[in-house]
Amino acid sequence: MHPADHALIVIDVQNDFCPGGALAVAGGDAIIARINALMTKFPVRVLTQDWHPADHSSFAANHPGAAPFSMIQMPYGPQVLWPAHCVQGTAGAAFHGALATDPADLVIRKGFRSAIDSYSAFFENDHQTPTGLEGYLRTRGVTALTLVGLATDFCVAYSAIDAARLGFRVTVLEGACRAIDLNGSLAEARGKMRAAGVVLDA
Ligand code: VGL
Ligand code: ZN
Repeated sequence: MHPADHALIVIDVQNDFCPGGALAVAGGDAIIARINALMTKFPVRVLTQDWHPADHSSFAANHPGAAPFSMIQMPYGPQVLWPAHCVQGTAGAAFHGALATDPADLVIRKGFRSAIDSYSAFFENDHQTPTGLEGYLRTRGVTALTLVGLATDFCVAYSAIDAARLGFRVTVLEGACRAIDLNGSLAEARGKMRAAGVVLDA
């Protein structure tokens, strides 16, 4: 068991990010058995859930003429336009059936505001609007985080970098993550995580 100040943060292990889902990440379901085993070893366990309204501005379908995986400029910066995914209340937004959700202390949802995406578990994509997770972890005395889940180069990386900036000690277990890897996004995300002081482990 890890010490009491160490939390496992499981990012977005949802049907839409697994094979057969709307924004499937290759091998997304292959990490679940390891994540379930990890959950028994951490005293604090948090699951995040990408949770979008159907009119979410990150969906290509909500921008007439725009192709999925193209980029647009939003008031808060550049934004990838995704296939519609993790729509609130749909099967795609549910956790993968093999994920052990009962051990979770907290499930935190993000991306529920139409006008702004939220990759990170800590801040929306304006890098300012908090999700509340920082307060939860601090009030539970957490100082160190291990991150796993989907996708390495988007929600895991954004969460890890924000956490490091907030002063948490952060490790990403890359073997318990899978990436989208859009136009070199995985290499870029790994570089940014390392630069932020995130430890990349197997
Ligand atoms: C994610 C793209 C859009 C993720 C969420 O979980 O990495 N990626 N929404
Ligand atoms: Zn999303």
